[in-house]
Amino acid sequence: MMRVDCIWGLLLLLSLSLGWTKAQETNYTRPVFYCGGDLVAESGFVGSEDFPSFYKPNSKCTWRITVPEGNVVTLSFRIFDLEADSQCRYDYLDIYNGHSNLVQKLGRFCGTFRPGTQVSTTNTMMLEMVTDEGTQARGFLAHFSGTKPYVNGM
Ligand SMILES: [Ca+2]
Repeated sequence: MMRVDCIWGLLLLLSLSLGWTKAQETNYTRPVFYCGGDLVAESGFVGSEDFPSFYKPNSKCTWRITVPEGNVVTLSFRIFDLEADSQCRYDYLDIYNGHSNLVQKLGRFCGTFRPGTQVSTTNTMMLEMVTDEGTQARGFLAHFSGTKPYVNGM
């Protein structure tokens, strides 16, 4: 009898936890990531198109981030997974210090090595992701936020 009680208790516990997990999934609205866009916010997430699904081939996506005036954009990568190449010739993510590719490029990234935190000098930053025909991967997920600029000597 004890043994049966124990099993029922276990089953009850199991079904409760499963039910809870399911409810959590239903309530949680997963953000949808598009190919580029204007992101105007104090903070938020930016991700490659369809993340966490694989990104599309032959694409070029441009995201323009704007945080409140007087702040700088701090971008930190959570996940990074682009086709690897020693010179990033196939798929790559370019990060610019501003809203134009004529301004300073902070870096070009590819492969699976997660880039370090990127910081702009003004309240805007631009991300441009280019992919070629072959080999796709999961892409990237990064968090951006407006932060107070670091002023030398203060
Ligand atoms: Ca590729």
